[in-house]
Amino acid sequence: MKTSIALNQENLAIMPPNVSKPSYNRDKVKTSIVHIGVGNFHRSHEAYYTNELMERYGVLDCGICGVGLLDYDRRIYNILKDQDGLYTLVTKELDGSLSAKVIGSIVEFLFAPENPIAVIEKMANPDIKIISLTITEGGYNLNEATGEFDFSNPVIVEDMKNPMSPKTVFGYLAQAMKLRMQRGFPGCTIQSCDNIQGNGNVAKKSLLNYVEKAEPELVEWIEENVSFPNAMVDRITPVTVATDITKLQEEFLIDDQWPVVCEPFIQWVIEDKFAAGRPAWEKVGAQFVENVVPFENMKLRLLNAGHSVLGMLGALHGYNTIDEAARDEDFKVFLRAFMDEEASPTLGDLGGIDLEKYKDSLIERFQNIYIKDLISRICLESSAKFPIFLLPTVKAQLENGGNFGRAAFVVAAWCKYNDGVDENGNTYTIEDAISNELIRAAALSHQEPIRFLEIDTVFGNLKANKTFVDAFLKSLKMLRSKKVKACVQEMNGVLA
Ligand code: CS2
Repeated sequence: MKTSIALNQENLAIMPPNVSKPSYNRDKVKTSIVHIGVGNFHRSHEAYYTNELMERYGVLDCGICGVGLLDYDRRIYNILKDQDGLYTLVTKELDGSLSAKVIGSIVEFLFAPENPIAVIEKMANPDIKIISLTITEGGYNLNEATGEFDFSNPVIVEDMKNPMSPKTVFGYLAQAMKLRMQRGFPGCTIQSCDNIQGNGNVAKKSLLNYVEKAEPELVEWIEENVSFPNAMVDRITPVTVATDITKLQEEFLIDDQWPVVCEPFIQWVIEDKFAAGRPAWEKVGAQFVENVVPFENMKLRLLNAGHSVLGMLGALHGYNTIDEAARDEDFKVFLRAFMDEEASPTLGDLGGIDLEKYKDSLIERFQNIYIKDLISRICLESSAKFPIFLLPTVKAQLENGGNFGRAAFVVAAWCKYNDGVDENGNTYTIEDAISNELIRAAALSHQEPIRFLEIDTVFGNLKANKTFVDAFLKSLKMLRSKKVKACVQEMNGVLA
């Protein structure tokens, strides 16, 4: 067996011909984007689009400076430092073949816990035109019950006390924007790339809420100088597993400590609202539109909610990956009916998008056997996901008098999921910011099922809606008396 080659700038020249690699001069790349949260998704999406722009059009003024805010980010920081910012994006094509592309658009990286001032200064630098974020659905620190910024969060309390060594994205943004204002520098764009309805509006609301208390003199400046475009982002990007690393070594001779694998599909629909200009991402496939709401609704309520449907049902049944759940005939019928009868009627005018085709394509993507998207990835942080992906459908259907029985069933499945054991007796960990609360509520729900709906930060006031409560109670009772597949078969029959 040939020995594999460590991924770094110098070794790019000796990579085998089946690897696509940057041919542009990375020394000439000028950084104008700071990205917070360099996880797999950023690396398969924004960093990919930006690399394409560099590679295909020679646009070199849109380099990315990655920023890691959390201790957890130390690993990616060290790896990217070791690999000169390079990593491999491995696309799992529909026929099962792999293609490997080394991405070169991340040209700097700062690890905030090591040097917070450097991060603040970088974000304040007028060369930086865009600060983009993938900080997860829960990262915006809004309380679902009140819709307001959560000032009781201990890290936010800390940031208010120690503004020059912040821990949260809001602490950093506030200080960076303050420096820009004080120094007479121009504003910039803060661009959310998270799966949230109106992600730009939410980013704006959270930052302004924080700043109103922390740095009130900044509010007006931000309103006038900073833009927050909404966007829909899409590319299924599973967790990287050990075999992805060994396959890359075997097939492409690349020794990459943390490659990213993804599906071939990619989409980015963005409102064209960039305070300090932007890269011409449309040249490489991004869509700039006036109104992104229909795209967001469609993606969040069909793809992301569809994932939660398959994730919760699949987890209880004991499946490991999304494709297994998506290929299960009973779950497949259930999912399509959820999409057709519950989510689709809430989507409103989609301005000419072919919804049937979109749903067909989602089912195909979910069934892709090569992606191996772990159900555990889908189920983690569900307390932040349900209020965005699934509950808006419930609320809209309640208002319209439409069906929401399957959505209520998935909420009940989530309640049962928090018992931490599947139907084969295998245990798993609940990975969630509020895991203790979820586990406790699920335990209490064995005696008093309503207790699960009393998690106000997730459900708001849904517990007061008798129609929803009844549907949830019925589903939970059914789930606690027979297996999830039997329940689904029954629902497929009754509700067909
Ligand atoms: C998933 C998303 O986290 C989830 O539950 O639904 O990560 C999904 O894979 C992406 O949004 C696809 O674009």
